Amino acid sequence: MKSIKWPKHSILAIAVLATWIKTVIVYHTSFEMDIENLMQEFILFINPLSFLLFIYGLSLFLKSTKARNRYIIAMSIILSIVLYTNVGFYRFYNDFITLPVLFQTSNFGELGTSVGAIINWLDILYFIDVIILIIAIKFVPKLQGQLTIRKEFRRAYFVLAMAVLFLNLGLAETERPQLLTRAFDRELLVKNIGTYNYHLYDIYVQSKSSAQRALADGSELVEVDNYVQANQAAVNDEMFGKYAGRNLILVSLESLQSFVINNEMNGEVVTPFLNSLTNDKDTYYFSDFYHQTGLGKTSDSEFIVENSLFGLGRGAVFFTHGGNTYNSMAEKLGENGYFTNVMHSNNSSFWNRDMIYKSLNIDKFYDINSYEVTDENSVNWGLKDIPFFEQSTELMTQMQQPFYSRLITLTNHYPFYLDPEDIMIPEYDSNSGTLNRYFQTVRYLDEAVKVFFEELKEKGLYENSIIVMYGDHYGISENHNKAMAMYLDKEEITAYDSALLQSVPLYIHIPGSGDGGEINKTAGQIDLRPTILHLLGIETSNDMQLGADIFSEEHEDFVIFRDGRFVTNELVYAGEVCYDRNTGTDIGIEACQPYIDRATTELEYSDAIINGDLLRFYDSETGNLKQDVVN
Ligand code: GP9
Ligand code: MN
Repeated sequence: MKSIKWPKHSILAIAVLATWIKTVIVYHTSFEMDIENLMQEFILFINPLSFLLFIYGLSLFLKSTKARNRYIIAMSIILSIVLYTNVGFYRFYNDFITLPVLFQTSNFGELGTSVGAIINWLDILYFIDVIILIIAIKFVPKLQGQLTIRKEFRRAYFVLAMAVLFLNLGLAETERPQLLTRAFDRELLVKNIGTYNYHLYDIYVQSKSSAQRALADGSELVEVDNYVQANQAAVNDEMFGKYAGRNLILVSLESLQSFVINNEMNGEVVTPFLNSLTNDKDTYYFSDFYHQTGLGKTSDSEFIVENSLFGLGRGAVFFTHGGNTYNSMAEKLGENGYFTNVMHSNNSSFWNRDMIYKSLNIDKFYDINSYEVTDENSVNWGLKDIPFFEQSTELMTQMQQPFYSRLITLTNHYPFYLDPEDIMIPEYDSNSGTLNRYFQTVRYLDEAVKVFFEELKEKGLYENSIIVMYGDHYGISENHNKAMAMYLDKEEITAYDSALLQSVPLYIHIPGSGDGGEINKTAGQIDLRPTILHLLGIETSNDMQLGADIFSEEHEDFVIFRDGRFVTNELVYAGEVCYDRNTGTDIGIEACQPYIDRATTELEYSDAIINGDLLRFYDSETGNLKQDVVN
């Protein structure tokens, strides 16, 4: 034994290697992570390394071998517990742990009773690195002169750790642009930055928001409340409650922008069914309606529609403030006897939906597990929209009525791929493959909506429902301006054009209503909550909402984008330029200034409500601040 000369930092090296390899094995055996290509596999392989180098490397600052070994063992035990807890949580919830769930003990109610079923004796293998380390420390002979660790060595070691971290982040950024700023999915985060870094990131995001929350008291609400009350639009008496008691079906039309509606691409009609609805007697078609989302994309649109508040300027509010108190449209409908649900065939953890839907008081989330998804019926991001609508309507037949179902489509999602059998029109011929394919997937989405209407009729769900459909956010980003300019027959796409291109279609289809038609009021997603609730006869006058009923005579033609741009019936403010909407010319900032101020105020109020979790201080039944808070 004595004759083997072990290198000086054997224990450190063994610790890093053992935990690294164990973690990678756990990734593959205990979590279901879809790996699509070699690069993703490589990122998954290296992503635990930087953190392990750092955390075990801290032992290099300890003076004695004994202290170093103790620290390394302690760390390996802690990391194993973290990983193993995630494995247990994943077995039950199919999700990674995020800090708030550790404090929401109600989440563990179900878990507690099934711990026995979750754990088995082979799980000892999750601690294999600890065992290896204990054995190694016992058998690797103590080395002389190990007490001093050269500064240069330490420096080189941490430079290496940093290099690994940057390599990892760089590769992750190319695989998943804006991963950290958008933070869309825990699985993607773990896949790209590793389980340990993910926890650090999660701790950072969550503690930032809980600090802001802790500093807030209800007093900020008084000002917001005054503003909201002063800007209320009176209900339209003719429309209020006209369709009370009907089922409410909302359809989020993935990435659908208005520019394809009633338009052609190389002589092909792109949205024949949606075009027919624009002059249908039972449909109100809103042709000057806009999305107001930010980085949270679909999740932002959900947030805006449910709460009539804006998302956040940074990150996705679904992630950062999933545990707040809200007064969602679903909650209001629930209080009025509705069974409320969301239907979307994706993992429930995507966009943190599994968590925030509880805060939004949504009774049930029909996620991927509620659908039959096969290789044949899926493409791109998952289940194709046609089978999605077929299966969703089937599920609806089982629901208690009245119900509120919000359906989220998926096929018309970047990068807009279709199976050959679903292609109905040829590609466009610009320099952008994205825009070229977009028309085809939009055409497919249109077909899917048509099938949806047929299915609703066939299953007896049509007559007694209101169907509201809207584009969730843009599909074609400014990266494709050149191709867009070609399609729209313009020289270039200016800031003015880009703002107007954020228009998404809105349809409120009410079977039997008879007085539909095109409405060109300028409005946005934030207006949906009051508009819809009023149609169903549900008051919102005490609600802390920033939108207004579009059917109201007092509704103002003014829509604010998350980044401060805005559109009215006369003005467009974009790129810090104030444009005359009709001519597209710069008319000087003065004309826009009052609106700029109001846009800033509204965005700030919305942020204050979210960051301070202020609705916990608000009693929406009475419209008063909760007494104990005011004093
Ligand atoms: C994911 C789907 C798409 O579940 O809603 O999200 P997006 O990328 O459009 O925000
Ligand atoms: Mn989307």
